[in-house]
Amino acid sequence: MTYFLDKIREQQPLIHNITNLVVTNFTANGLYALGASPVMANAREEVEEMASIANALVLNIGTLTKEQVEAMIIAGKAANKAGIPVVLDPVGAGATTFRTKSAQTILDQVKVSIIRGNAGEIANLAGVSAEVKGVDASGDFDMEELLQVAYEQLHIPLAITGALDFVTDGKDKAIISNGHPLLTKVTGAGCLLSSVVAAFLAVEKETFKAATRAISCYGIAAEEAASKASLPGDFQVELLNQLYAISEDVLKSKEKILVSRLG
Ligand code: ATP
Ligand code: TZP
Ligand code: MG
Ligand code: MG
Repeated sequence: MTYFLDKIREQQPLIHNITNLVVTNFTANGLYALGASPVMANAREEVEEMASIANALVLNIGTLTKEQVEAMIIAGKAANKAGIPVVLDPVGAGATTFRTKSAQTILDQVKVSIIRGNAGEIANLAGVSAEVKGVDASGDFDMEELLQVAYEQLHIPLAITGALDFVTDGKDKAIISNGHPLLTKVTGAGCLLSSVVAAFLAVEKETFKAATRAISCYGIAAEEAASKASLPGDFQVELLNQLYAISEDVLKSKEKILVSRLG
C-alpha cells in the first residue's frame, strides 16, 4: 500500500502556485516541508512557461485582481496542454460577485482536476445559495447532500473541507475525519491544503485516491502538531515540522478514511 508521501519526497514535484498574498510564504514552506518544490509565479508574461515545466498547478483566488484572473487562465491552459493537474481553491467564492464570477470564468476556460474549498465556497460555485463570511464558511450544511448536488452541477471532482472532509469524483465518496480544530485558528490552513493536494496529484494520476490521501495526511500532521503545540502561533510552526516529520507508517496507523459509492 502506498500513501504517496515517499513518492513526493523522491520526485520533489514542482508545484506552481498562483495564490494569495496572505498565504504565499506559509504555502511555500509547507510544500518544502512535505518534500515538494514550490514556485510562486503570477505575471501574465511568465505563467505559461512556468506551468509548462511544473508538475501541478494551483489556482487560488484569495486576493484576486483582474490581471491575476488573466494569468490564471493562461497558466491553466498551459497546464491542460502539458497534461498536469490543476487544483482550484475558490477562496471566498460567494462573498463577492467578483470572486464568484472569476471562479466561474476559470472553470469555463480551464479543465480543473479538483476544486478544494469550504462548504460555503463550493455551494456558491454550484449555485446553491449559502452564506460566506469573508473567506470562512458559516452556517450549517448537510455536507453529503452538498457534495452530491455540487458534483451534479459542476461535474468536477470536489474536496469540501471542514470538521469532516468530503471528497468525490462522481463515483466514489470519501469522508475523512483526520484534522484538528486548531487548523481554524491559523490563516492559510485551507490554502496550504490545496497545494498539498496538488503535490499528491503530481505523483498519482487517480485524483480521488490522491486527494483523499492528501487530506488525511494533512489532517494527521495537524493532529501530531496539536499534540506538541496548543497555541495557534506554535501550532502553525509545528504543522510545518510535522509535515516534514510524518512518515507513511504514521499515516497507515492514523488515517481515518471511509470510502463508499456516491449515493
Ligand atoms: P475556512 O476558511 O472555512 O476555514 P479553509 O479554506 O480554511 O476554510 P478548512 O475547511 O478550514 O479550509 O480546511 C482546512 C483544514 O482544516 C482541513 O484539513 C480540515 O480538515 C481542517 N479543519 C477545519 N475545521 C476543522 C475542525 N473543526 N476540526 C478538525 N479539522 C478541521
Ligand atoms: N483573506 C484573503 S485570502 C485569506 C484571507 C484571510 C487567506 C485564506 O486562507 P484559508 O486557507 O482559506 O483560511
Ligand atoms: Mg480553515
Ligand atoms: Mg480557504
